[in-house]
Amino acid sequence: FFDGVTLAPADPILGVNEAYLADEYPGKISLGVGAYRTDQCLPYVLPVVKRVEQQIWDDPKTNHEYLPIDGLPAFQRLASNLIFGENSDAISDGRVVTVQTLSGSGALRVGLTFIARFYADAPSLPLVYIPSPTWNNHRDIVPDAGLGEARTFRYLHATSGGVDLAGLLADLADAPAGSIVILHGCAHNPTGADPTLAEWSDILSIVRERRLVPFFDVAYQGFASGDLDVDAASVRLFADAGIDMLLSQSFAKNMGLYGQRIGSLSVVLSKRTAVVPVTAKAVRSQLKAVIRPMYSSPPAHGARIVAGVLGNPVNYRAWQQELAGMARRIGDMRIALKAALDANGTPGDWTRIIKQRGMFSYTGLSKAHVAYLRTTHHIYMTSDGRVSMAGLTSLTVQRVADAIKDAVLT
Ligand code: PLP
Ligand code: TYF
Repeated sequence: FFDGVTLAPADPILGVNEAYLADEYPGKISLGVGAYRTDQCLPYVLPVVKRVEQQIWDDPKTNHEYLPIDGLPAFQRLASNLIFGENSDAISDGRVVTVQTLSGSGALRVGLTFIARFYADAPSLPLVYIPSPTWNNHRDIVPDAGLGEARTFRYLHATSGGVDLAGLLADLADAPAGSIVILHGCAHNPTGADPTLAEWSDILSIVRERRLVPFFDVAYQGFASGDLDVDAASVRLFADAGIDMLLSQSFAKNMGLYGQRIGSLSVVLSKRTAVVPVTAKAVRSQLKAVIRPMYSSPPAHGARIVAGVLGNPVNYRAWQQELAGMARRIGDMRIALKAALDANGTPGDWTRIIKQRGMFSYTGLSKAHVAYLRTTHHIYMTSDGRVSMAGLTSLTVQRVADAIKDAVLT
């Protein structure tokens, strides 16, 4: 029956990790998957997360019952306050509908499936625009949600390594009204290049003028600047404009809950919505109708952790500091790698490494350089030259810089 099944291509990011794990060389270095590592190159369980987990199990009422289809209510409320802000008009107007999802990926999938269903009776489905380049999974989630192949808009400026604002605005100006535009709220993956707040205003103007629907993907709140509110500025600018939008949120990176699969999807209704409570209720019911046949309900444990961190001022402050600590270590690695490349005389301008933000550096290394680093030096990164800066440590940064020099000169 299954004789006709052919091999699917390996995932461009997780495939790198599989190759790394299969390498038996003891000094191998993983700069592939975007997962935080300590300066000892170990996975990091945040101390505040450990404390909250302990409290969860100290509570005799804790059990393993199912959560509702749309998740833990306290989690929904606290997660949306975190990204939209305590003083958000959209929240106080009741215009934000938030459901718990299987992390950020699940939020994107549920949100796009909701869009596809909602438009099922329209003459045509909306186009979905994703940045070029973007997180590989965006390109794959869009058709799987039933929305056809994603279109791209220009994002990276090839020579400067920053945002190609003119290209981006021109491409969005050409998008048909009602198109969905996926935007990275901060710490763009893979480029590490974010628009400034003034540039976000320009993007908002085009979005309003062209009547586009932004879908913010926020997987790194706190990782770009080290400050949760600063990193939410783009999202809040758009939410305050009172337009329809969607948002996916992940606690994989900023709370280190990767495998717990904890995130949320929010649908924000525009200020022009006729009867907000009626529409909000209908939207929630439709999101639940998408989720129920897909996976029934989301995980409870991680949602309790997030609610325990966000809902308690002492825990919240501890988290802020631990998160800022992760962002700081990545910043230190940026400075150290650039300094080592300058000091060992690697040809090229490596300023972009310290200008980029978040988990990654988009080095500009070619496919051939990446292949050479892997085969000759056992250093693993994605073929587009993206380096997960969190994979570097004070002990390995010199070796990586020397290997990059060797690759560039070979
Ligand atoms: N969106 C972007 C841009 C990401 O980089 C990631 C994770 O790497 C995600 C979404 C979602 O990841 P998760 O499903 O683990 O929350
Ligand atoms: O490194 C990245 O860009 C991500 C990481 O279930 C990732 O793709 C890995 C596994 C997963 C979600 C995201």
